[in-house]
Amino acid sequence: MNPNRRTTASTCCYCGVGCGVLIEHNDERILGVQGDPEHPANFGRLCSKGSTLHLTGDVDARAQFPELRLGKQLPRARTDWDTALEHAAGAFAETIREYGPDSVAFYVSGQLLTEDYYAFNKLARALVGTNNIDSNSRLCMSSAVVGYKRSLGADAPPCSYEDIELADCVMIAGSNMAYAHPVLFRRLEEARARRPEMKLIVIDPRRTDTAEQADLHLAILPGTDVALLHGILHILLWEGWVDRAFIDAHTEGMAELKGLVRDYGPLAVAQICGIAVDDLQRCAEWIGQAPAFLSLWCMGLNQSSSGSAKNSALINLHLATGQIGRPGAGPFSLTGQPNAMGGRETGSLANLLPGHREAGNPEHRAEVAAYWGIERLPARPGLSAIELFDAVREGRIRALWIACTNPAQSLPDQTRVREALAACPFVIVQEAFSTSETCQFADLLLPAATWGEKEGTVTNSERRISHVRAAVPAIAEARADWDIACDFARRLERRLRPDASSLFDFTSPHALFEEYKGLTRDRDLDLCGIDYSLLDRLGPQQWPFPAGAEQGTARLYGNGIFPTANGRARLISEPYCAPKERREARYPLILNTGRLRDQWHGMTRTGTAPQLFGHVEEAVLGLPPDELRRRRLTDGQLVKLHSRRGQIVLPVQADDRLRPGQAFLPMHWGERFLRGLGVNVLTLPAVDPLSMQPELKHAAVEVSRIDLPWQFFALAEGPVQHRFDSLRPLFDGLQYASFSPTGRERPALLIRAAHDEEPSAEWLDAIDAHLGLVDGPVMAYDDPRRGVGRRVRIEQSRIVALRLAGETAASTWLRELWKDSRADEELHRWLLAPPGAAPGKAVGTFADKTVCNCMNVSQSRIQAGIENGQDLEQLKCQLKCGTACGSCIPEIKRLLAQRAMAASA
Ligand SMILES: Nc1nc2c(c(=O)[nH]1)N[C@H]1C(S)=C(S)[C@@H](COP(=O)(O)OP(=O)(O)OC[C@H]3O[C@@H](n4cnc5c(=O)[nH]c(N)nc54)[C@H](O)[C@@H]3O)O[C@H]1N2
Ligand SMILES: Nc1nc2c(c(=O)[nH]1)N[C@H]1C(S)=C(S)[C@@H](COP(=O)(O)OP(=O)(O)OC[C@H]3O[C@@H](n4cnc5c(=O)[nH]c(N)nc54)[C@H](O)[C@@H]3O)O[C@H]1N2
Ligand code: SF4
Ligand SMILES: [Mo]
Repeated sequence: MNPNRRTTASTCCYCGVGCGVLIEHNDERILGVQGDPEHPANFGRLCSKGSTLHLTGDVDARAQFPELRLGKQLPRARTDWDTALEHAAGAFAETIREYGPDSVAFYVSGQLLTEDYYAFNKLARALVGTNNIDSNSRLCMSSAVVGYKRSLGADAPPCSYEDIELADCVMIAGSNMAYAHPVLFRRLEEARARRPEMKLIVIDPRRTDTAEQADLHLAILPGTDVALLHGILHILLWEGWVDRAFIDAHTEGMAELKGLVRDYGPLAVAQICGIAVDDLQRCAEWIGQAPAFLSLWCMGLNQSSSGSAKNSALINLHLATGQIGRPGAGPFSLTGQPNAMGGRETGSLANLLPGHREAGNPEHRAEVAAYWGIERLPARPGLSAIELFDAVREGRIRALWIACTNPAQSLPDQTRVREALAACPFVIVQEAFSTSETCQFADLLLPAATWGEKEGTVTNSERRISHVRAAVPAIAEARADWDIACDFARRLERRLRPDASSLFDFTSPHALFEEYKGLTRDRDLDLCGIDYSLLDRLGPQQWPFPAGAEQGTARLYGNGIFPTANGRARLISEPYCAPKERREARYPLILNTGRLRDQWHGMTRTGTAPQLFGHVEEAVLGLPPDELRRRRLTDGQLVKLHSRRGQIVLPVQADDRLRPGQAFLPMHWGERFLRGLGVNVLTLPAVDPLSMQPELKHAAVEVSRIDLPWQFFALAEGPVQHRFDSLRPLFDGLQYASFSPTGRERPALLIRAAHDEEPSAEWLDAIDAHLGLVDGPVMAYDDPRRGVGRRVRIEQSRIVALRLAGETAASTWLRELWKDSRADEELHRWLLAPPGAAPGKAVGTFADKTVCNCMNVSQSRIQAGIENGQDLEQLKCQLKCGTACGSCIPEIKRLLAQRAMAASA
C-alpha cells in the first residue's frame, strides 16, 4: 500500500450533469475514482463513463511536449515552451500587423474551465482586438442560448435538478438522457419509483432507452418539433388549459402567437409529425393538467436549422401554462459539455461578452473595456464556428488557435473543414491527447493538462459552480490551458503594446476567477459572492450568488419578473419550417447522429479504455429492418453510406427502434477509428439563422451494397496506443477499416478491414511485423492461390496475436479462444484446414455486447436469465448486472419488455 495514497474531491470531465468525483491518487498517478457523496449533482452516483475515468487517458495517447513544424510538408519536431510560444507570438503579431486583427481566430471549447475560457476571451478581444472567438458550444448549446434570451431575457436555465424529482409531468424532447445524462436520469427513475403517478413524455424520432421508459413516446418525424409544440399549444388554448392570469401579468405576444397556432390544429399536426392524433391530445392533456410541468431538452432540439424556433416553441408552453419559477416546473435545457455554461457566462462565443453581455451592444463593450482598462473592444462582429472555418478556407483567417476541441472530427462537412485546416498558414492545436484528428493539421502542437491535473471552476446544467481540483501534476511538459493562454498573451503584448502594463498578470486560476467575477456584478448571473474558499467551505453553489449572499439560488423567476426591458417574458411566434435537406429519390434516408452510452465525442479519452468498447464495439449504421430488406442487405454486411458531401464504408445492422426512412449513426466515429473522414463527412453545414448552430441530426443519405471480397481481421495484445499509431496509417489505402481497443484484463487492438482486391504481400508483411507475427512462436498457414493467410502467435499456451487475411470466417471463434485463453488441438487443426467455415458453434454477426460494464455482464447472459423467468431484481441478484453505476438499467428493462412483448404476441 502506497503511504501517499490519498483522495482529492473534483468533478467528472464529461457531461453537463457535473458530478462530483473523489479521485484516489498518489504523488504521480490517479489510481481510482468514486462518486462524491457530498456533491449535490450526484450524491455519490457516477455513470459508466465517470466511474471508469481512472482507466482512461493512457499516457501513450497524450500530447506530452510542444511540437513545431516550420513548413506544411515537414514533420513536427519536439521543441521547448519558450521557442514554441515565441514562435506563436511572432506569427500572430505578424499576421495581425499585415492583415489586421480579424485575420486571426480562436476556436475553443465547452470543456475548458471557466478560468481558461476567460483568459482566451480576454486575449482575443482585449489584446488581439477581434471578436473571432467561438466555441464548440456553437454546435451544442447556442440554440438554447437564443431560446432563453429571446423568451426570458437572459441565458439562464431557471430550474434545479431537484425540480426533476418534484415534477408531476416531465417532457424530454430531443434528449437521450439515459445515455447522455445518466446520473440525472437515475434521479428521475428513482423519483418515478417513489411517485409512480408522475408522467413521462419523450419526444424523439427514435425509440431510445430513454423513450422506452416513457408513459408516452411521440416518435415524431425528424425535424417536426416546432409543428408538434405549436400543436400542443393549440390544444392547450382550445381546452382552456392555460394560465390566463400568468399570461396577462407576466408575458407579452399572446395575441400574435394565438394567431399563429390557430393553423396548427391536431389533424394537421399529427400528419406533419407522423403521430396519432390521440397521442397528441394526450400529451397536451398531461401537460395542461399537471400541477407541475417540467421539460428537459438537448441536441434533438438544438442541432437543427430551426433550433431557435424549437426552443422558443417549447418555452412558450411553459409561459402559457405559468409553469415556471415554481418547484417542479420550468423549461430546463440540459447542457452537453461539463462547462458549456461557463463558456456562456464568460462570453466565449463570437457574439457574446463576459457577464452575459452582447458583443454587438456598444454599452456592453464600453463596460467591459473600462473594466479591462483598455480604450475599446472591437465592434466588428466575430464569426461563428461554421463561418469561421469558411473564412479560414477562403484565406480571410490566416492564423487559427484551436483549444480543447477536435473540429476535424466534430464539425459538419469535413471535406470543407479539412480544406480549411490544410490551407491555413498557421494552425495551433492546444490538446491533451495527440491522437485527435485535428492534431495532424497542427503547425504547433501545445500539450495541455487535463482532467485530474488542472484547477479551476465549472458550471453545470443547474447553474451550479464547482471547484475543480488537481490531484496529480500534469504529465510530462503539459500545462494548464489558462497558463498557456496567459503566457502566450504576455509574449504577444510585448509585440503589440510594449509600453502598456500587462493585462495578463495572472499566476493562478483563482486570480482569473477573481477578475472575471467582477464582470458579473449586478448582472443576472451575479456570482460576486463566490470564491474558491467559499466553494471549499460550502460546496458547489448555484448562481446568482451576489456578494453578501449566504447561499446560491435554486430557482429563477419565482416572482414572475423576467430580465427583459419591461419585465415580461415573450411568447415567440415562429412558424414551423422543414429541415434543410429532405428525403428524395437519390437520398431517400434521413441520417440521425447522436451519442453512445459509453463513449465521449471523438473518443480521445474514452477510446483509450478497452472496456468502454464492450457495449458498442465498432462503427455500425442502424437501419430499420424494412429498409434493410428492401435493399437485400443483412446484418453485418458492408455498405457505402453516402450523402451529397461524402461517403464512408461500414457495416449495417437492423434496428427496429428506427422508423422507416431513417438511419442512425453514432457521432463518435472519426478518422482514427474508422477509415474515411468519419460521420461528419456526411453532415451538412446548414445552420439556424439566429443561433448559427448547424443541423447535425438531419442529412439526406442513401446506402448501397459494396462488395469487398478481400477481408482482414487482426487482434493483438500489447501496447494498444503504440500499435494503433503505427498500424492506422497502413490502412489508409483500403476501402474499409475499423479499429477498436478490446479486452478488459488483457488490452488488445482489434482491426477489421476489407478491400476489393488483395493488397500486396509487402503490405501484409509490414502489418505482420507490427503485430509481432513474423517470428517467434507464430503458427502460419498460407494458401496464395486462394489469397488466404492465417497467423497466430501463441505464448504460454495462449493466443496473444492473430491475423486472418483473405477470409475471416473464423474471426469470432478465434476471438472467443483468445478471450478464454485457449489454444488447443482444435486451433491447430483449423490452422491447417483449407478455407471455409469456422469450427465451433455458430456465432452471431456481431460480438456479444457487454450490457453491464461495471460487472462485466453480457447481453446473452442477461437474455438467458430473462428466458429463465428472472425479473430485474432477480437479474441483479443473480448476475449482479445493474448493481453498480446503473447506466445499464434502462437497457435491461428494455430487454425485459421485449421478452414480455414477444411472449404476449
Ligand atoms: N455518453 C455520452 N454522453 C454525453 C456526451 C457524449 O459524447 N457521450 N456528450 C455530451 C454533450 S456535449 C451533449 S451536447 C449531450 C447530448 O445529449 P443528447 O442530445 O441527449 O444526445 P444525442 O444522442 O446527441 O441526441 C439526442 C436525441 O435527439 C434525437 N433527435 C434527432 N433528431 C431529432 C428531432 O428532430 N427531434 C427530436 N425531438 N429529437 C431528435 C436523437 O434521436 C437522439 O436520441 O450529451 C452529453 N453527454
Ligand atoms: N454528427 C454530429 N456531430 C456532432 C454532434 C452530433 O450530435 N452529431 N455533436 C456536437 C456537439 S454537441 C459537440 S459538444 C461537439 C463536440 O466535439 P469536440 O469538441 O470536437 O469533441 P471532443 O472529442 O470532446 O473534443 C475535445 C478535445 O479536447 C481534448 N481535451 C480534453 N481535455 C482537455 C484539456 O483539459 N485541455 C485541452 N486543451 N484539451 C483537452 C480532447 O482530447 C479532445 O480532442 O461535437 C459536435 N459534433
Ligand atoms: S453523468 Fe456520468 S458523464 Fe455525466 S458528469 Fe456524471 S459521471 Fe460524468
Ligand atoms: Mo455538446
